[in-house]
Amino acid sequence: MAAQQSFAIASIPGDGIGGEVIDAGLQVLDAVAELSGGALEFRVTEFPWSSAYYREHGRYIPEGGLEELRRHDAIYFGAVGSPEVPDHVSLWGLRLAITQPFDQWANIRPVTFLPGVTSPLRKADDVELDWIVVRENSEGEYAGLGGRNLSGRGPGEEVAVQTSLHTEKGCERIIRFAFDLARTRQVAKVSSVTKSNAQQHGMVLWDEVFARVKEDYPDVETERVLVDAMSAKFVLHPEQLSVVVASNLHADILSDLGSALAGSLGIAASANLNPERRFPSMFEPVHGSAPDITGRGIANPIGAIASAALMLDHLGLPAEADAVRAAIEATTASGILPLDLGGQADTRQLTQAIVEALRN
Ligand code: GGG
Repeated sequence: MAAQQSFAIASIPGDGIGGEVIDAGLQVLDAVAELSGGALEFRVTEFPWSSAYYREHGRYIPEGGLEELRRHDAIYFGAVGSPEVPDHVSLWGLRLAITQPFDQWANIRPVTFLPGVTSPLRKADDVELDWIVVRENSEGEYAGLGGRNLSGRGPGEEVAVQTSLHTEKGCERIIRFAFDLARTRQVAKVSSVTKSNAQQHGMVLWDEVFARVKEDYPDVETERVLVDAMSAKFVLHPEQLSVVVASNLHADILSDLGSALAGSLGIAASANLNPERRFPSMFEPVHGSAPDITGRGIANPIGAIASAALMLDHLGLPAEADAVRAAIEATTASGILPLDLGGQADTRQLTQAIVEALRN
């Protein structure tokens, strides 16, 4: 019997533990397909683009690679970063070489507690945390503008410039995205983060766009917070937050802080969305390649599996996505935890437990 819905998934494990956690996520997708009784099919094509590939071929993505990716319904990405390649080369060579041409301008990063997990913020199971960090993912500090050796003088006197780019359209689309998202949530609130007291051009533009857009959403509570104050607020008043929207760099930093406060970077999921669906969107754990634990079989697969759940949402399968999230929660609630959350389970054991929970 042919599947009623068949999805083409491009998997890019990338570097380090990327392969281990993507393999875990694909096992969960296999279980989702199996449980559908043949109604769903995920046709996965793996692309071996990584720092090892770069060292062999001189590029991360081969000629025609993006066109090939474009034929897929979604991209499932592991991690990029290797001790053998400078980080700015690997980031621009692979992750940003996909997010930017595919205009994946909205990066959403949910931050929630998992049952059975304690953290610096959570000492007991009765405290809740439910945020979504919305990261502007196409411009800002990641516009790649600037240069080196601008002084024209010799060694010791070099000048480098790194320019942030904020366009009115870019600010408006991500801020509207945050408001639309807030309207779907229990607490309809948007916190806009900038550093507009110091960065008096682009971030003031962001503030002005925010002030204009919020007029269209009178039902949504709002606040403007400077990024330094927001870091403190994450720690001191987590209950006051729902949707947090910020520039590319600020949201990247804040979401790492958020996931650490929820327990570990290992549980953080993300979606790089092209909301117009002109290009495939990309789903990846927030964590990097973790070369220190690569190959030891102890990587936490929860961030990658939760990212697969975000991919299911995007593919129009919200019930399946919720089932995966419930399986993760049932597993952590039963005390099966990875090493970074103070448990004993290795990648294989934790993945098996999540698959079992999904089947029950
Ligand atoms: N899975 C995410 C990943 O590999 N990230 C690598 C990294 O260095 N990211 C930095 C960034 O995206 O700003």
